[in-house]
Amino acid sequence: MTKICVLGLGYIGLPSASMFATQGHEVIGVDVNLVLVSALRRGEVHIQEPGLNMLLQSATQSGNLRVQSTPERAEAYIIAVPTPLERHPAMDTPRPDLRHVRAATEAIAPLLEAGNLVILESTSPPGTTANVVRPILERNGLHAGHDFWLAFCAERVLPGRILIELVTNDRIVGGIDPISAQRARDLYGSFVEGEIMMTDATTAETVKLMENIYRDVNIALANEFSRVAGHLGIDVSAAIALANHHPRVNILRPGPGVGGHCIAVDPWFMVDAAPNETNLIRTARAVNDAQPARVADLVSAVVSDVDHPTIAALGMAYKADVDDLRESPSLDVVRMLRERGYTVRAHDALAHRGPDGMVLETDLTAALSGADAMVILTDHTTYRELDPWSAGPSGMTHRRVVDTRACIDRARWQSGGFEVHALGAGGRSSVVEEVPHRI
Ligand code: SAJ
Repeated sequence: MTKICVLGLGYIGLPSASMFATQGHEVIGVDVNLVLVSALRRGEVHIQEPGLNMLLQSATQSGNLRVQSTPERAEAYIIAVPTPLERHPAMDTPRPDLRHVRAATEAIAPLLEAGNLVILESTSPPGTTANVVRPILERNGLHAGHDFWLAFCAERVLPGRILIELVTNDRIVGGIDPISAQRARDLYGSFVEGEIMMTDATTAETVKLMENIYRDVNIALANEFSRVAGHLGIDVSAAIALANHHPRVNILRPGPGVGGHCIAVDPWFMVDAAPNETNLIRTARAVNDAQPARVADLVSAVVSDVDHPTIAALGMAYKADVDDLRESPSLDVVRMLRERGYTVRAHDALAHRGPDGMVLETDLTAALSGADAMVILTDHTTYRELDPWSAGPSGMTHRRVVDTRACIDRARWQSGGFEVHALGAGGRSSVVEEVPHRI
């Protein structure tokens, strides 16, 4: 077994550290956030992820996981720190912010010894492992690919299924040299049941971005289809369901925009790496980032007959059944509606605190009481299963629902006396048998 130091105990680092510990490795989990370190030491998990509590408990109870704020000598180091975007009005596109990667690498460098393995897991611009991490580590005279081993291996787990996919997903490991890739593959092989494919570091970094950009572009296509459908007066969800019957077509779903710390972020890493070759990627980002304004316009049209309307905005998380609000388009919609002078009650079924002190409603019935419209922005199960005859909806002043996720049964809500409005729902398409949306 190996002594492993994991730097960064967030959505990826904490599950990875815990998984390695339960496999028998000696793991030092490191985070610069002292509040987080003490909470984890108390067994308190800051991330709502099925099974993570249990995994952390078993990891700490095994005695194989220690959580602290500074790294210590180990045989292997895993860097799993955030790689956010740096946005500035003077910049025409956001830039990658690698300060956390640099800081973690600087913390490892003085501890590095011959034979060690260093793995960058943070999603990073192509070339980061070779051109940012490697030079910092080589400052003390050791050479990557000769004295120590250096690789890149990003996660591909889906939030909400992290612990399952950590084990079952195929993985791509990219080494500074073939031996580095092999050493990284051997380490992950202790728990990964999926196939572990090897390549070079820059290719592996690029592959990670390609996966998420593929999704962002396809979501943008679905959003553009919803705009065309609205123009043509057809129901985009019905049309997509029909089109997806084609054996090689899988059109994704329109929505209020693209959130999360990955899909909305990663494309800009590739744009930054090749600004003159990425028009489609930029355009897809622009299409998705324009969705919140389109939702706000739809809401304004729905309540155009009401002075000073009150809106119940349901779902602040960036996607269904998670409590993560990072880059959530729901927050943009709420801001825009408030800028239009509306009273907006922001509710989320899972998250109870918004960013920058934003107050979230905790009682759904109260949030809906007296509202002139209800806007479903995140398709949490709680909203999917809401009964139009229940207290909340029944207490509304105007029975109007804007369903930006096409997640409620339109006919049922209409029978409950509601006007149902959706993105790209011209209403002309005949009812098709419900086909499961492949996401
Ligand atoms: N969305 C739509 N329409 C869709 C699908 C998603 O509007 O049809 C929206 C969601 O509501 C959300 C955003 O896009 O706001 C992103 O959701 P997501 O589930 O596509 O992405 P993440 O960020 O939760 O997870 C993705 C996954 N990558 C891919 O599916 C290619 C996951 O496997 C990655 O590990 C993760 O990014 C990551 O960490 O990179």
